[in-house]
Amino acid sequence: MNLESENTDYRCGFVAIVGRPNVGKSTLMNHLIGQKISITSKKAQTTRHKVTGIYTDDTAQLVFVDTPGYQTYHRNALNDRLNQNVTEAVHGVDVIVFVIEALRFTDADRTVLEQLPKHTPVVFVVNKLDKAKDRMVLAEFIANAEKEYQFAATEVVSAKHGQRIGQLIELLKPMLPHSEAMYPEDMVTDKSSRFLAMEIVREKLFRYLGEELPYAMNVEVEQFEIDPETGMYSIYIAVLVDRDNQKAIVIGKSGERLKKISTEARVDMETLFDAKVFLKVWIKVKSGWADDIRFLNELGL
Ligand SMILES: Nc1nc2c(ncn2[C@@H]2O[C@H](COP(=O)(O)OP(=O)(O)OP(=O)(O)O)[C@@H](O)[C@H]2O)c(=O)[nH]1
Ligand SMILES: [Mg+2]
Repeated sequence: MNLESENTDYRCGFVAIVGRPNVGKSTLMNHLIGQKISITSKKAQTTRHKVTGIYTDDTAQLVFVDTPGYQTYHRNALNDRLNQNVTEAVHGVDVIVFVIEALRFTDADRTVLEQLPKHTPVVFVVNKLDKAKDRMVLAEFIANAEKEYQFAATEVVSAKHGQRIGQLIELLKPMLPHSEAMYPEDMVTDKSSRFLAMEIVREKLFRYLGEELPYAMNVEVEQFEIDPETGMYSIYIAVLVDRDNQKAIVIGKSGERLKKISTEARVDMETLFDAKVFLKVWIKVKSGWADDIRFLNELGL
């Protein structure tokens, strides 16, 4: 063994990112690892699966787990499953990052705190710093919030504008155990290209559809192949909707909307995979899927 290369000060561990829907958890994770692997949108309930993002430098490796926003309002089988994913994700991690929006500490945030295991350190991260112009008001808001829970530390960031992200990483490092890196240094996620392709389509659907539709929709990869000679990807993706009229909405007038969704998704995939992509997206109707437990299992949710 080469003793010189052995670094006993190195740290490595798991950090779960939790919070109510739409506080900016996925945006934060993408900035922490410097690559867009978790999809984001203005709408709540964008993230449905746990997504792992890996940050590595000379002193530490931080394995972040982005989780779905914890649901407190609408009860259905899908939301119960999402919440179950959150409570599972926080068990066994070394640190929990609890994200809220600056100047908004609501009962939905408190419900998330109640789900957290008692013996894991919780770092309080106040996001959307850009929305809190008055620093005195912000300081008072933070002081009040800190009275409600025994946080291990507090940090303010703006995930969207990449502010104070480095500070958050440095704050987290000493909270991780001494250990060698678990993943290769160039690995940024443990998710497959297949999963990332599906997520990219879901993000475009969120972006181009009205308020109601995305909640009754899911995306399935039907075929995913890479040509061994040319390196070109062929990806076939089905969008599941609840009703016939929703199918028409997704397709849009003379197919315009679906075309825009497919084109943007293909361009993003080409950037992420660094290859040419042939992408085919189509729509299938399957009513009541969000309440069908067996079907949720099939989808891996
Ligand atoms: N102004 C401002 N907006 C932000 C900031 N960070 C995130 N956002 C916006 O907040 C919205 C939600 O961001 P997401 O990252 O999708 O939030 P999330 O917590 O992962 O949401 P779910 O997965 O639905 O629980 C998006 O429109 C982001 O652009 C920030 O620092 N400032
Ligand atoms: Mg998210």
